[in-house]
Amino acid sequence: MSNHLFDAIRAAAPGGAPFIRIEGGRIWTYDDALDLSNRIASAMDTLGIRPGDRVAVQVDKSAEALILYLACLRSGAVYLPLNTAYTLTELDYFIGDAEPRLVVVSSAARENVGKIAKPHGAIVETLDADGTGSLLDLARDEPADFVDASRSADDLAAILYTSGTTGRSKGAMLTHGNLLSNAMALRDFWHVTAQDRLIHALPIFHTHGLFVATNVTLLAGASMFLLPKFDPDEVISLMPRATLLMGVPTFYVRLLQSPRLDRQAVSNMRLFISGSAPLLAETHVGFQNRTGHAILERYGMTETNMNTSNPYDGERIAGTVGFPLPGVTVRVTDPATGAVLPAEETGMIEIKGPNVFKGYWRMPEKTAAEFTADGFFISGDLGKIDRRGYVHIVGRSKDLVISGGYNIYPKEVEGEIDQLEGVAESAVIGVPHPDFGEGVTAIVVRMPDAALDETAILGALQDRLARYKQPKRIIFAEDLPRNTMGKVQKNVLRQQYADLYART
Ligand code: MLC
Ligand code: AMP
Repeated sequence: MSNHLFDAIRAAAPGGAPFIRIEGGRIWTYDDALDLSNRIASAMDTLGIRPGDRVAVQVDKSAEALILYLACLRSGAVYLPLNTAYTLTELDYFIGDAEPRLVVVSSAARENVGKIAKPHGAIVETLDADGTGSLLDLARDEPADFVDASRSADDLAAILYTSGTTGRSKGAMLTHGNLLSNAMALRDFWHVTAQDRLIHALPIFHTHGLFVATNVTLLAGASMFLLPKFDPDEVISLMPRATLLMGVPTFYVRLLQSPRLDRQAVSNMRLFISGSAPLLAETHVGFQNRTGHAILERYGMTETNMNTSNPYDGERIAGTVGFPLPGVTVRVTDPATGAVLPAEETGMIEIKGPNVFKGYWRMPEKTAAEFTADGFFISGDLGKIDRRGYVHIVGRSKDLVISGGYNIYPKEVEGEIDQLEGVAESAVIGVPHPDFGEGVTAIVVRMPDAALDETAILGALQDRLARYKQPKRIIFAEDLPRNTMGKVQKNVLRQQYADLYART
């Protein structure tokens, strides 16, 4: 029996060497992680979790939370991580859609989540930030003799929800083969070895912190400093003992604001990687001037894992996302005709390779709509490939805002605002924001005589939308600009409010 992804993780695990370092706390060796993941897998088996069952996890970042992910791989369960910022309303949808057998949450959330999970027949167990909780209590009493479930490359390892441009969120189904092939490609492309020590300051419920950061570390037999969240001071303090940082552009913007960031501080660091959102050329250049390091920018998506990367040895060009990774094919097509475009011409970026997901959970039509007849995934990103082969992302055809590396679909926010009494209509856009890259902004048209103000709208959204999706500003307008077809011209609004968050 073989377990496609976990067998590779086990084969790379250097026994008693460190895997997770908690500052001022425990060092988890690879053996520790193998032992605890085995016991958790055994506990899940006792709870009745079988291969293919979904396990939804909304917990704070901890070593135990990462080990729970490993346990799911071993038990053959499908890991379904959820942003800790999601409200109960949002959670209700994910549980209803994915029908997990087990939901793991903090003990503080147990009662409320239990009410949502029960009608769907899910069991609720807990795991807290300090590594305690009912799931761990169960695991402690289990023998470490669980036999890993048999899983092939095509079996599901995880479902990650991405919001939909239309309708509700879609669950991207990622297979053992998707995750393993991508992690190995990245490990080799970025020269990650057992000597590396990663500063892990990303959340672990998204592709970046979970698959890119964690799977690459595991497959290299490297170690990571696991931080609960990003704190520039803490990251700079760790640099003399670390070699690698992976972050979203906001990390680098905030690091540059610290006078402590200089060549001395980074002298032990080997590589700085950025992704999930566009890294401004000014940040790239500023970082290089200050530290001597050219940040390596790469491009990925939940549905495809990582697609392209700037080179390790060659020139890392600001404003580009580099070359397709080995095994991945990237092409640019004419959005109107689907014809493949030559170098330097801008069109739709399409992707094919072992990294590309299996489809959206229980949405065969939506899946079919996002693939071309010859099997390329239509990314929704607009870009070009230059004569040297570097991929450039120049915009998005999908109506999406990326704030601090989190995706916000305007339609979802507009839907919540439009429901409020006194609102005639709204348009949600992203405009340049010095910290988050883009700031979520709502332009709202009130009904005649409505007394609604910014505070009232923001207050009404509190329990409906995760904090990062809530607009940073609400602007009231008499009407929304429309084209002759009656469609709201968001590009006009984006231009009009381009300086809203400009630095003072
Ligand atoms: C937090 N807030 C945000 C926000 N993060 N608002 C908008 N966008 C965000 N990204 C809210 C907080 O709730 C808070 O609200 C206020 O903004 C200020 O918070 P903060 O303390 O400054 O934020 P912080 O906790 O420091 O978080 C910022 C951050 C974090 C950038 C460190 O957002 C982060 O870790 N982002 C990484 C996201 C990520 O991993 N993306 C990868 C997706 S995978 P208030 O008002 O209550 O104070 C993917 C594929 C790929 O895209 O290619 O990788
Ligand atoms: P997600 O759905 O959260 O996985 O977000 C994927 C999207 O993030 C992509 O489709 C891109 O629009 C964007 N993205 C990821 N990496 C980069 C990058 N380096 N530069 C620009 N956009 C990026």
